[in-house]
Amino acid sequence: MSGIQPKIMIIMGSASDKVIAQKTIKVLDEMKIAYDLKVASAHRTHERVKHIVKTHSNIDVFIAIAGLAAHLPGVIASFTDKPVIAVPVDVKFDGLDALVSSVQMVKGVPIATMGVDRGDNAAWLACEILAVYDKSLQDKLVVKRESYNQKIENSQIELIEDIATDSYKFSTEIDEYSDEIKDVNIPKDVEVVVLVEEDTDNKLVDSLATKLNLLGLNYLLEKVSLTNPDLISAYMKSQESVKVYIAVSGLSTVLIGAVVAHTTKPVIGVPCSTKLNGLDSLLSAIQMPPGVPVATLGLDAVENAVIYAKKIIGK
Ligand code: RP5
Repeated sequence: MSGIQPKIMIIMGSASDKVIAQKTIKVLDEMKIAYDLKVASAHRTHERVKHIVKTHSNIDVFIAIAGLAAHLPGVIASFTDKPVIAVPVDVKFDGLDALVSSVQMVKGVPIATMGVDRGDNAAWLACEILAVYDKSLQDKLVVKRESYNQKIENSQIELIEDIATDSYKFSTEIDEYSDEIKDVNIPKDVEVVVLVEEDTDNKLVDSLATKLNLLGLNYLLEKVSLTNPDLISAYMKSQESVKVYIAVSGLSTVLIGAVVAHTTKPVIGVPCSTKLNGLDSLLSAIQMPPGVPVATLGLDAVENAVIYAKKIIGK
């Protein structure tokens, strides 16, 4: 990477996190994004973590990869205003220990956490953040997402050819569907679109709006119902001025999944505690498949979501 200024800093808590870091690197190489790579532990070499973060002020996004009591992303976030993305690593407890250590941050210090071992999604989210001010990168992400979608459509034909017997008359045609989208009014200069699942506690919605106003973000906040998916699609209509989406949802967080399915712009997901102390919504938001990252924040962490949106917008 000589001569090229890295935009992304990957920090691993240990060399044993190498396999997960390789997933991140593969995506960054594919998207031709320069990165730097360090090994530094929050608990064993705290001062080295601080030194790395403080001496790399040119970095746009930090990616922290760590297992066990994964405090590395939090320590990094305490030293920088730039967005931090955490990748919890499965060392014990299937990575649940690292996931919770990363995502449940204190107020004021938000981190976007990926699914366990999802080094690839950390790279995709980092690219989406960089693409907020890089139109050509944004276009590349759209092409990439379409190729993922096409792969699914192709696999339907291949699978049917592979498993269908003569006694079944499956069609190998792709079903025709229309993606006609309704019109909703999104003012021209909106930077943040906030979609809140309609059953969300009003106190959370009030805190969200208060923080958006306090940080001076130009936003549109709407309560939406999952029984009206067309309306959700309408709010996700591509609009140039929108830089970040925030989706707030409980239970199975279908709304958060729907929002990220519609865009390659950064999506911040806030899982809410409705049942099971919110564990269902936390895990549903965080454990996204490759290529569709949700910048998942802690349970009910609406204020941190706004701070993270501000970090992404950066101005
Ligand atoms: C974490 O502990 C590291 O990020 C790694 O995932 C895990 C084990 O580290 P080692 O004992 O292999 O150094 O801090």
